Amino acid sequence: RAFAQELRLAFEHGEFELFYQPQVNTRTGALVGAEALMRWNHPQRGLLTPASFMEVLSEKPSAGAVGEWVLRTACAQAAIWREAVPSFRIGVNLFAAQFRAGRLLTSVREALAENNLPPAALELEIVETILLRNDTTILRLLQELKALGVRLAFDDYGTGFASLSLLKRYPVTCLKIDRSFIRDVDTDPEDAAVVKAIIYLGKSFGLEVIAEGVETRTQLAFLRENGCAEAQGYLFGKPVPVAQFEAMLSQQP
Ligand code: G
Ligand code: G
Ligand code: MN
Ligand code: NA
Repeated sequence: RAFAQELRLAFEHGEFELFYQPQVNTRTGALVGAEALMRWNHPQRGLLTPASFMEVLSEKPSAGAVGEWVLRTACAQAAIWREAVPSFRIGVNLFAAQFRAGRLLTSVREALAENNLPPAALELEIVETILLRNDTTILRLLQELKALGVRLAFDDYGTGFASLSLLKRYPVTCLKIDRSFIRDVDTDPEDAAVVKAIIYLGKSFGLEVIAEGVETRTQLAFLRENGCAEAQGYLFGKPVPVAQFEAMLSQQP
C-alpha cells in the first residue's frame, strides 16, 4: 500500500504516539518542561521517527487533525505532570496546516480549558518555513495566541534564511537554538560566536533562549557561562514514552 495511505490509516488506527524529551534549567539542572515529539508505531516497520514520515504527513490534509491530536494529548499529559512539577510546561510543534485550518486559536483555548492548564504552561514551537509565508493571518493568529498568554518558540533558530527579519515581524517569546550550532560549540569558534549572538539577541528582544541538542557537559558549561538559561538534549534525556518520562519525574528532587 502506498505510504501516504498508510499514513492516513495510521492516524485512524491510533498508531501515533507522543514521546517526551526533558528541558532543564542550565544553572540548577531542574526540570522545567518537555517537548512532545511524534512517533509512529508502524505495524510492520516498528517504531518510526518523524524523519521518515514528517515531510509526507505535513503535506496531507489530515495534518491539521493530527496536529490537534498532538496538542490535546500533550496538554492532557502536561496537566498530570504539573501535579509533580508545578511549573512544568509542554512544548508542542505546530504543522503549517494548523494555521491554514483557521481553528488554531479555538483548539488551543479548548486544550487549555479542558485540562485546566494556564496558558504559560504551553509553548507552541514554530519553524521558519511557517513564518516565511509572510501572511497577515499568521501574524494575527500569533498575536492572539501571545495575548492569550501562550509561549511561542521560534524552532531551529539560526538555520533559516530570514531569522532576523522574522524575529522583528513576529511576536515570539522564545528562541530555540538549533542543535547544529551546539554540536561543535566548544571546539568551533564560529559556532560559539553564533550561539553567543543568539543568546545576546534573545536578551535584547526580551526573549527566553533554550539550546537544543546538548549532549556533553562542556557544551552545557559553555551555555551556562554565556547566559543561556535552558537546555534540551541527550545529556538530560532522549525523547521517551510516557512511562519512562514518569520514571524520570519520580527521581526529581
Ligand atoms: O523526535 P525527532 O527528534 O526525530 O523529531 C524531528 C522533528 O520532527 C522535530 O524537530 C519536529 O520538527 C518534528 N516533529 C516531531 N513531532 C512533531 C509534531 O507533533 N508536530 C510537528 N508539526 N512536528 C513534529
Ligand atoms: O523540534 P525538533 O526538530 O528540533 O526536534 C528535536 C529533534 O532533535 C528530535 O528529532 C530529537 O530526537 C533530536 N534530538 C534531541 N536532542 C538531541 C541531542 O542531544 N542530539 C541529537 N543528535 N539529536 C537530538
Ligand atoms: Mn521542536
Ligand atoms: Na528544533
